[in-house]
Amino acid sequence: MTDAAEPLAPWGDLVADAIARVAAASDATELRRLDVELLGRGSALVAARAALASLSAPERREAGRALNQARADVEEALAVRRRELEAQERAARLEAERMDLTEVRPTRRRGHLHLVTQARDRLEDVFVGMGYQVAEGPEAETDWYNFEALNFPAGHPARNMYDTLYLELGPPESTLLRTHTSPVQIRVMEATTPPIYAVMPGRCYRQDTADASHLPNFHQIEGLVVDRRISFADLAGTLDAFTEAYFGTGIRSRLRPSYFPFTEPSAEFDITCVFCRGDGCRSCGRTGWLELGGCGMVHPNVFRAVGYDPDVWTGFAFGFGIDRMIAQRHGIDDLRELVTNDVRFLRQF
Ligand code: 2NL
Repeated sequence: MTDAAEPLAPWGDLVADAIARVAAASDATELRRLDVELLGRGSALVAARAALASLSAPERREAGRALNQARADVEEALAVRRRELEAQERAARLEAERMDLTEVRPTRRRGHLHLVTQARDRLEDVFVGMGYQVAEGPEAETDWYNFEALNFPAGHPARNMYDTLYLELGPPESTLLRTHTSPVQIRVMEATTPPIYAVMPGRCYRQDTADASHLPNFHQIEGLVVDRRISFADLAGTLDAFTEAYFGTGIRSRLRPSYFPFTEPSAEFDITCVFCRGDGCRSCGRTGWLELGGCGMVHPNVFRAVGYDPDVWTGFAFGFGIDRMIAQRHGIDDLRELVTNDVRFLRQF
C-alpha cells in the first residue's frame, strides 16, 4: 500500500456511519440533505474517487471497485429510507383525509328500490309462494331461442309483430336483443326434465319509439308449467289464484280467445278493473276489465324443439308486461315516467 491509498483506508467505518445516518433520517428534507452530503460534489466519496488517479493500475482497479461498492451501498440505503418515509407520509395523509362514509344523516331521505324492481320482487314472491322457481337468461339471444324454437319459422308473419333489434354479430338477423322472456323458458326446458313450475322475469327490447303506452326497453314476467295431464283449467285456476294473491280479494280474472304461435289454444288474460272494481270507468273503457297479458297451452312444436315428447308432456305458459301492470296499479298515465328517473316521481313509491 502506498501513501496515496490512505484516504481509501477507513471505508468500512465511513460507509457504516453513512448508512446509520440515512436510516435515522426523520423526513424527506433531511434525506435530501444527506444525499448531497454523502454522494454530492463535496463528499468524501467523490474526493476518494479523485484520489484514485495517483494509484498504480492494479491498486486503482481494486480501490475503484471498493469505492463503487461503497457508493452503491449508500445509494441503496438512501432508496430504502426514501421508500419507508414515503409510505409513512402516505399512511399519515390517508389517515388525515379519511372520511366516515357510514355516517347517518337522519334528516336526509333514504333511497329505496325502483318501482319496477319492487313490482318484480313482489311478483316473484307470489309465484314462489305457489311453489314456482325463478329463472333468468341472457338479454342478447339467437334467432333460434327468440323465434325458431317458439314455433315462428323464418318468414313467419307473426315475426313482424315484434319490432326486433338485431345485433351486428354473426350472419344477418342471427343475433338479437330478446323481444320477450320466452327464450329463457326454452333454455330452462333444454336444461331440465319436467315437471317444471317456473317464472322468468326480465328486460326485453323492441324497436319502438317511447310514448305514453310503449317503451323500447320494458319488463316482462312469463310463467311456464310442464307436467303430465296439465289442462286449460289448470291454467285458468293458476291465473285466478295469482290475480287474487297479487291484486287482493275481489279482483278476478277472465280469458278471451287469442293467437300466439307458441301456444294452442291461446288467450288474452284480463283482470277486474282495479279502479272501479268492475263497474266500468274511464280507465277500463267502461268494460269493467283491464287487459294484463296473454297465455295458452304450450304448442306441441315448442315441445318438439326442446326434445320433449308432446304425447307425454303437457303445459301452459303466460306472460305479462310488468311496466303496464305497474301503470295500471298506480294510475300512472305515461310509461316514460318509469325510465325518466325524476326522483320527485320515484320517491312516491
Ligand atoms: C303477452 C303474452 C305469452 C307465452 C307468453 C310461452 C313461452 C313458451 C312456450 C309457450 Cl317457451 N308460451 N310464453 C305464452 C303466451 C303468452 O305472453 O302478451 N305477454 C306480455
